[in-house]
Amino acid sequence: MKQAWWKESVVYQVYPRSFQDSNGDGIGDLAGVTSRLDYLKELGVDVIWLSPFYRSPGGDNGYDISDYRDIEPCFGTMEDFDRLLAEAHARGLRIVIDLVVNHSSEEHPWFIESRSSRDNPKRDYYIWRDGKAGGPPNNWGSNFSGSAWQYDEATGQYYLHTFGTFQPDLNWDNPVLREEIFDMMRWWCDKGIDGFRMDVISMISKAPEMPDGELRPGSDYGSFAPYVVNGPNVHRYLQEMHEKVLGRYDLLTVGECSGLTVDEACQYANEEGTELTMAFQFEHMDLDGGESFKWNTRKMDLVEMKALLTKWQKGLDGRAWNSLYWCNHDQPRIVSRLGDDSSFALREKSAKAIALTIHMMQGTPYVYEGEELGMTNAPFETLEDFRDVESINAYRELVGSGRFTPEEMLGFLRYKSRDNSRTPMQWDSSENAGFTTGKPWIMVNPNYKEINAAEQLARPDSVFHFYQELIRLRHEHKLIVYGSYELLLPEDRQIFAYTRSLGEQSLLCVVNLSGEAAECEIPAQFAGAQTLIKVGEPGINGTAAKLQPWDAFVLAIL
Ligand code: TEU
Ligand code: CA
Repeated sequence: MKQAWWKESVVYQVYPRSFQDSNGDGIGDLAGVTSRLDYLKELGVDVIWLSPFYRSPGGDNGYDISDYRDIEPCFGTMEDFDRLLAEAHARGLRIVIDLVVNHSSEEHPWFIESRSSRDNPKRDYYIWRDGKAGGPPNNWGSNFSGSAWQYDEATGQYYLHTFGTFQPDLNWDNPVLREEIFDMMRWWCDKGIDGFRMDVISMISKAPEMPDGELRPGSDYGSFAPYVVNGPNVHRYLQEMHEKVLGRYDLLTVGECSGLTVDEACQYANEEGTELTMAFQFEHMDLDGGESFKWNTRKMDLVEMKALLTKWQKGLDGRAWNSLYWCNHDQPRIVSRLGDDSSFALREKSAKAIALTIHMMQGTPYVYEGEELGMTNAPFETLEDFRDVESINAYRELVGSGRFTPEEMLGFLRYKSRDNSRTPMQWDSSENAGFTTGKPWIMVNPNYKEINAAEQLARPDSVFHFYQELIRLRHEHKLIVYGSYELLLPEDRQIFAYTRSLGEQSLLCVVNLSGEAAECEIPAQFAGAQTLIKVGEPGINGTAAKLQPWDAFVLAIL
């Protein structure tokens, strides 16, 4: 397998709005990120992925961009960005920026022109269709509830929006539009950025016919997935992007690819490097989904999860490159979802066990702000506590239609809403967790007095120091980066165990991902091997291991 810096890196995701406010307006900003670079250096990560900070009306917290080459004033100025980039580089930290080009904001000048008349030169920058039988062109539902089509009075046609009505989809079949985007990407690359995280990049190519989709379970709308996700020309467009932009620089490029399969991943992130360097798959995040999309309080099944992550570990080995993650700005907090946040000790222990589970795998790990502290879901009470457009629209649609009662839906939102990951970073025990001196744009989780960075930096056995150690170990051992993976105990309902091997070296990772004690046998070759890292005090005696709840260990032959 080819070696590369982006395979050997650990990425830290910053959601600027929620990371650090520098001017007391209650919104995190770029100067705030700069002021915390030493913290990230201390953690040991190599790359920072910044969620959007571009000009944006903010309907989806910046994933609705109205100027790709400017900074939204609440995040600062272009000088603030340049300073952040320079200060990061001075510390040996790379900066990856978010590329949101499946759609723009409805306030982007392209769309303002496009909607102004049917023969405007920019009409075909977006996807316009005539209605059918007095309604939209087809039955597709948007990812943010309602129809995926919005009627526009001015020209009497509908435009496609796979997300919010304010996020019209760009028409990638238009070569002029593609050139505009490639030009904008080169502009950022020439500034010195180190890569792109590409928002829903698997959706940029739409099948031209656009027939009705199969009805989504429990919904009046049809699914666009078969005609939009991994659409007919997506690989051609990414190869063109590679030829005209990506291949001219030394970049980490990660595609956010909902609907990704192993075979598709081996194309998007192929080892020959003709498209992207890696992709995010979503299958493990969807394990606790179901008939009502993600709105439920179900738990993930460990046996299924092991089979699934193993499929990805083995399927990509030598063919493409995995991204390893539990958290991002769209997911609830993993310790509340998979672990146990009911007490300080259990929260810390389960957060470590969950982290270890993926940090010993093949791929590039991503850490989302606050994950390294074991931050939890937030105790949102009423709908007014939520800010996320997906959550608010889903509440209106599903409660409005009578599918769920308000209390049911609020319960689902408390468990799964994206806002759980968007509460401010908990820096210390001062007011508002040290995030802002003003009024935060979303509630601060009241548990900040006991869960915060200052406390954990000062305590050697904290979750923070555990992540620091995981990152250090990855930097020290190519085995952890490149080694091949084998699952053990596939049917065990408590233990996630696997081996990695590279040449003469190997390791065994055993994690009790449950709240009950567990036992297992250790393969003979690891009897007496050195312990690389552990959680709790697992009892290891020759080939027998006894694990308390959330205990874990890694044995290595180096
Ligand atoms: O997310 C795409 C995406 O698939 C999610 O919005 C998904 O539908 C949702 O999280 C499932 O609950 C990207 C961004 O990461 C997200 O923040 C944006 O809202 C979205 O695209 C639109 O740009
Ligand atoms: Ca601010």
